[in-house]
Amino acid sequence: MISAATFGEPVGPRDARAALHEVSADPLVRTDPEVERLLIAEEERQRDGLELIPSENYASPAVRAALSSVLTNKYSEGYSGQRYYGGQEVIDAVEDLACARALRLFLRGKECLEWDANVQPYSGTSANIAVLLGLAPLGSRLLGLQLTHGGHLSHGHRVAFSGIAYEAHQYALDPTTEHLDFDAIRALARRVRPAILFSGASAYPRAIDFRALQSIADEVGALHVADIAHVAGLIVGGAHPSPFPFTPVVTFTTHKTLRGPRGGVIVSRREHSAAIARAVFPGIQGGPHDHVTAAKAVCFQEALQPEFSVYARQVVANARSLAERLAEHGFRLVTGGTDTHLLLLDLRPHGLTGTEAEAALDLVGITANKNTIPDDPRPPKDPSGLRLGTPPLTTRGMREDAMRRIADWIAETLLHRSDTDRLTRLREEVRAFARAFPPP
Ligand code: DSN
Repeated sequence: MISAATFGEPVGPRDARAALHEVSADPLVRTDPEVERLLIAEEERQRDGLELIPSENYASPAVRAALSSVLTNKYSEGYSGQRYYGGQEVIDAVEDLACARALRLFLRGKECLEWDANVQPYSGTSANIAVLLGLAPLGSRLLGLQLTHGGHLSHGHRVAFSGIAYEAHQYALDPTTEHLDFDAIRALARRVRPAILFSGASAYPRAIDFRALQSIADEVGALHVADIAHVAGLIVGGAHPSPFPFTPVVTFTTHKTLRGPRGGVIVSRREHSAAIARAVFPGIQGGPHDHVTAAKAVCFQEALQPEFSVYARQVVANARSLAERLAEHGFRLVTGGTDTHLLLLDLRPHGLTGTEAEAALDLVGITANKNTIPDDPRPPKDPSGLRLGTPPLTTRGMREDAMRRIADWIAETLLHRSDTDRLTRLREEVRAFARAFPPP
């Protein structure tokens, strides 16, 4: 409704009519055209380019509707039925629904009764910090995959909370195969005797055998925490082995292969739930982002549909096609290929750095990210690798033939990165192609 308050000063009937014409359907246009212009620019970038960052995706309009809902107005510290503010009847119902659906993603029927979900973590890193704070005394020992071998900062890197507040030890990939080496991890775990053993990765292209990690944790008396942030959607869709129900604590994010809002979730066996809940709030967070909780619930509902497993399998099939075609172009793939949604190129044989490759691809509208490779001789800010992934483009309906074409464009761009005319032509080809597959 148009009111005087809408325009900041009193207006008469004629002025109000004139103003009515100026008011766009989108309130942001009226209130802040500067931000509106930036949002349109980003919308165009996402539509006209090819997004190949494996940790990104396109959330559905339903997820985005929940994100921009009135739930952003509410404060609700605490948990369902035990909040520090009034007016929680809707918020409790939303959070209960999100938790129940989170369990149903991975567990069947009565199994859910032995587990709890905490949907309040703001991110995957917050989820991992809460697990550590709740379940491992400060200063105790952790064991996780080294960052430069595809692990994650929150699994014990020295510059992160996990490496600052805990005695972190790191396992590495096998130097020859570049795969996880369970014998070496077992030997290290026997020496270190960690309180927490992390599995999971952010730049490892192969399927992770969570059962093997669980058996190592059992042998050395560690608590196994599987961080499935990258592969959660693949697991739900049956395209990657699951850590359930034998792993006691599992963390994940909702915005990568799960295609939901940005955020984290912790699913744990009931005996760990109370300590984790206290660590999330009041331990490290304030009020939950209730609009995000609603969007998580929507994303879980979408992922529970049969078509989601078609999506997850296509993500992997696309990654394989992309990898195979890039290998045909002479690129070296770390581990030799992929079983998942992502692949990692070692650019050293082409005399290129990850930064140079990322910048060249940006010029033609292909978005990827530089990444370290195992035992990278270069620093993380300017590493030797490039990480590519297929979740966003699969959401846009692209299949294997599209991946082969994109691999051809990537190869042409990287091999002729100083040829400005060629890059200009490639930019137009990429734009026309991308527009044929609009994002949701
Ligand atoms: N930033 C995420 C990724 O890109 O893999 C991990 O936190």
